[in-house]
Amino acid sequence: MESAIKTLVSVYLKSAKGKDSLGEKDFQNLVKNKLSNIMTDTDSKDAIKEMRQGLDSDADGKVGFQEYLTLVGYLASNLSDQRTTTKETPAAEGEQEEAS
Ligand SMILES: [Ca+2]
Repeated sequence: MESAIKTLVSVYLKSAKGKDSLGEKDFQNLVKNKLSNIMTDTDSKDAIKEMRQGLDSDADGKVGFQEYLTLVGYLASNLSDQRTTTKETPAAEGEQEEAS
C-alpha cells in the first residue's frame, strides 16, 4: 500500500519533469507507458486527449496533481467494479501484489 502510493507520486513527478503539472506530451507518455495494461485506447492520441480534457477541471490544458489523482481514483474504482462483476474468473496477469 505505502509503496503503491510512493509509486503514484514518483510516476507523476518523473512525468512532470520538474514542472507543476503534466503537459499534453507528458500526459500522453504517462498513459502510454504506465497505464497500457489497465486502460484501453492508450495508443490513441485522440482518446488520450479527450481523457486529458475530461480531467482538466481548471481548464489550463495541463494535468495537475489533483487532476492526476482523479484519474487514479477513476481507474481504481473501475478495477474494483470489475472485481465484483468478474469474481468467477481467475485473477488477471500481474494482479497480485508483490509480497513485501
Ligand atoms: Ca489542469
